Amino acid sequence: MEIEFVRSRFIKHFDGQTGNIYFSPGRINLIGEHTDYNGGFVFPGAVTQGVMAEVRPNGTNKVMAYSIDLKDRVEFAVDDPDGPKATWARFIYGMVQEFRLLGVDVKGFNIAFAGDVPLGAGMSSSAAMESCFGCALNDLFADNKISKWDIVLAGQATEHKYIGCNCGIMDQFASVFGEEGKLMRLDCNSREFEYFPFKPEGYKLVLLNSCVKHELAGSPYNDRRNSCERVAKAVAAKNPSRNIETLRDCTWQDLDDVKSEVSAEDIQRATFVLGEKDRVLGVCEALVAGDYEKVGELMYATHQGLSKDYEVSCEELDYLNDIAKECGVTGSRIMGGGFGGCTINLVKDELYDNFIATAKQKFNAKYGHEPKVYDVVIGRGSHKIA
Ligand code: GAF
Repeated sequence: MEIEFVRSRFIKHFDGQTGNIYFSPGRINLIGEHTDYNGGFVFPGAVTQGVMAEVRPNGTNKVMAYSIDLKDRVEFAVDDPDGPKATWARFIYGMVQEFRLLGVDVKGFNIAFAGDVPLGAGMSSSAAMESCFGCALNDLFADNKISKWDIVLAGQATEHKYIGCNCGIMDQFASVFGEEGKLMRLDCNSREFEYFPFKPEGYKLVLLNSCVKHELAGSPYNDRRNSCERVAKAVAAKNPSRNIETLRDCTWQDLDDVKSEVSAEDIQRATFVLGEKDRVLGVCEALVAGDYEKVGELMYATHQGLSKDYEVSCEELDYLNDIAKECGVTGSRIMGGGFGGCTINLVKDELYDNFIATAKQKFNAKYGHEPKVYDVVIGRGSHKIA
């Protein structure tokens, strides 16, 4: 995305003056899905697509916001108790409220922003917005004293309180902490993380977007989280001497022990989560050993679990996964929350062209349109551009 694109709109839609420009990316996730809100591990990285915003304090207590992509304008007072109705503007409103809760004296500002993270693709366009607005508020009203982790948590709180999605912290973490060419393994329990340079010799990472729109707020995403929490609660009640907070603290034996106390469906969801915890660690070991066949095998196992046990796939995503298998792709799976969006594929260089051509042709024959193809480039996290 070009700076000039955003700047020209900012100038046109406000008073002709320029402001500061900030950027935050969307993310991919190699493995570790639906583990973040269960205290488990995730393995994301930032992408080069993201949200760019130009922002300038306006000397009032009003936020005047313009969405370049939607061509929509919204105004609200910084201390408005309810906030705007338009969902896109609630991301700004939510971040403003969370910064105020952190003690930051946020004043009015003009903001115009645009994004090139495909919407509903499972690449976290929402987190890109939250962290971009957080980066701007931190710079303009807090002397950059708010920590990166507080920006991550403000983004997550915005989702919970103002959007209605009870997400974990993976997306906001990846958007804020991302570094070029590096994936990150985050322990969502302790919040410790490690950067992993990711340059698989002889392989490419590519996303295929089914174009089935995924919308997590109000989706069965929150139901999945509730299932996991019910199981963790049942295990905690049975084991008062252990400090059980999430499924991270539970064993396979624990699941067996509470089988009669929760529904079979809840156990099925928890089974996926426990398996996924082990798979992320398996992928880390395999990456260190340069064993991409193993990485791929675990990715396919994750797809299977997400599709059959966690039930967050859809026909189109399963079809893309089948095509990947047929084409000899090393690893393939649904990426992100599911219910639509993309598959992430680890494919040998020499198989890439045939895979993409076959996926386009077969998918088109079945669903009347081609999947969109995004080659993954691991980019940099939130930053000020100008
Ligand atoms: C969405 C959520 F926002 C994340 O917190 C995470 O749970 C993910 O789905 C699934 O791994 O992107």
